[in-house]
Amino acid sequence: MAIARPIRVLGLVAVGLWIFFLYQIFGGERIELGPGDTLDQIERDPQLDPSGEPEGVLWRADQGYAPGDNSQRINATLLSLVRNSELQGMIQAMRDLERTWNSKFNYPWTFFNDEPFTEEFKRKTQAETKAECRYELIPKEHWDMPSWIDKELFDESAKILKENDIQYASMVSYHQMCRWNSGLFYKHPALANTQFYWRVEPKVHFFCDVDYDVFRYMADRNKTYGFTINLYDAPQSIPTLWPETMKFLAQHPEYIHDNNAMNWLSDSARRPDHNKKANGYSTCHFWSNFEIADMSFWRSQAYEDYFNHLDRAGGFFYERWGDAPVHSIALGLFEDSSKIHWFRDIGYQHIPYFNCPNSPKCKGCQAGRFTDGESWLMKEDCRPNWFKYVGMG
Ligand SMILES: Nc1nc2c(ncn2[C@@H]2O[C@H](COP(=O)(O)OP(=O)(O)OP(=O)(O)O)[C@@H](O)[C@H]2O)c(=O)[nH]1
Ligand SMILES: *[C@@H]1O[C@H](CO)[C@@H](O)[C@H](O)[C@H]1NC(C)=O
Ligand SMILES: *[C@@H]1O[C@H](CO)[C@@H](O)[C@H](O)[C@H]1NC(C)=O
Ligand SMILES: [Mg+2]
Repeated sequence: MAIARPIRVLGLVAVGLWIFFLYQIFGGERIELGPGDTLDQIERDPQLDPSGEPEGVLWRADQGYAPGDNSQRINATLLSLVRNSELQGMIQAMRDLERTWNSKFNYPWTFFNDEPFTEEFKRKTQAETKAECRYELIPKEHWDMPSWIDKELFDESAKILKENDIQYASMVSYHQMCRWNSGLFYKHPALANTQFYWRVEPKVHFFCDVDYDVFRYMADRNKTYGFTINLYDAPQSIPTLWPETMKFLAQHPEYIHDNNAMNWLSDSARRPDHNKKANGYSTCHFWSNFEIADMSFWRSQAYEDYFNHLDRAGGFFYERWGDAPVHSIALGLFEDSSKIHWFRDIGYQHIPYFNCPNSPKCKGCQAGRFTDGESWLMKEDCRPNWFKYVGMG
């Protein structure tokens, strides 16, 4: 026995080295995808590391965040568009976010629906938080298909989109949802006194304990928009979005910010097929089921004019323009790109993608993993392009 042990240890070391060697060789091509890809590539997250963020103390106040005490919280809400039928998924998402973050800060939740919320929905969601919950009905004029949309043309277009495998293409409500999230939610009277929001969808997951007030972080650092994941879109859902955007820019060159992210938006190097089918847009976008943002940007004249231009063009219905590419293009053109922040420290999942930092503060996701799904999903991550053109700020 005494002799066998060191040999066994040596054997294990040899096997370990061999696995490491194979990993270096065959794992190699994944590395270029960026910081979200492999276990070994992702560095320990400095924002979750208490010693790594000296300024953290400024926004880690533990006084003034009790429910009912508004002395520390800034002007912000958690925001969910959700159906009554999604109650279970909403409860699950709330549980995750309350556990990892909001139970420390007690920001209010504001729920929106195109139908009245049921008493059961109200009771069961309020039971998940000490913070205030608000339940709001979307006015018909914000939800209904606009008068200038031709129903027959919509039906025809939906057929074509469906042939191109565009998910939810013939569901009118999906188009309405995308349009509302693009240009209408921040006009709801219930948000008139709110500046920042964190969008939360039912069924999403949050994995990491975050101990600072992320809204205060946004405000103090003058950030406009925060994201976790960047993805390529299906070009067939937005063939004329970029051409319409170019028309708008020709009419309003004054809206383009000096420090814009045009090179990120128009990149054609990594997915030339996407750029071609989307007529000049890379299709890379902030995945907007997660967003932490300052509504002042959506309320600006530039965005108002841009949204109205797109809305009139009809692509929310005749194509399937999503709020993700619409928001992303607007931010990339009209905002200072240094005001856009990657929340690398917020562990997040909306099926099928993750943002999972390397930190002992994260539980339930595998550090650095981008997806559990089939391997082709890996190349949908376009954060590397954002980091290449804009940086990690
Ligand atoms: N009230 C209401 N909410 C909706 C409607 N359609 C979508 N939503 C909400 O809008 C958000 C986005 O809709 P999803 O169906 O999740 O769309 P998605 O994320 O593109 O698709 P999935 O991959 O299926 O999640 C979710 O928060 C939904 O609850 C609707 O008709 N009414
Ligand atoms: C909160 O923000 C809204 C919108 O920007 C603004 O109208 C309102 O005055 C702000 N309220 C406070 C208390 O700062
Ligand atoms: C944020 O903007 C304000 C007003 O423009 C400025 O005074 C402040 O220095 C800025 N803060 C940071 C961290 O950039
Ligand atoms: Mg969803």
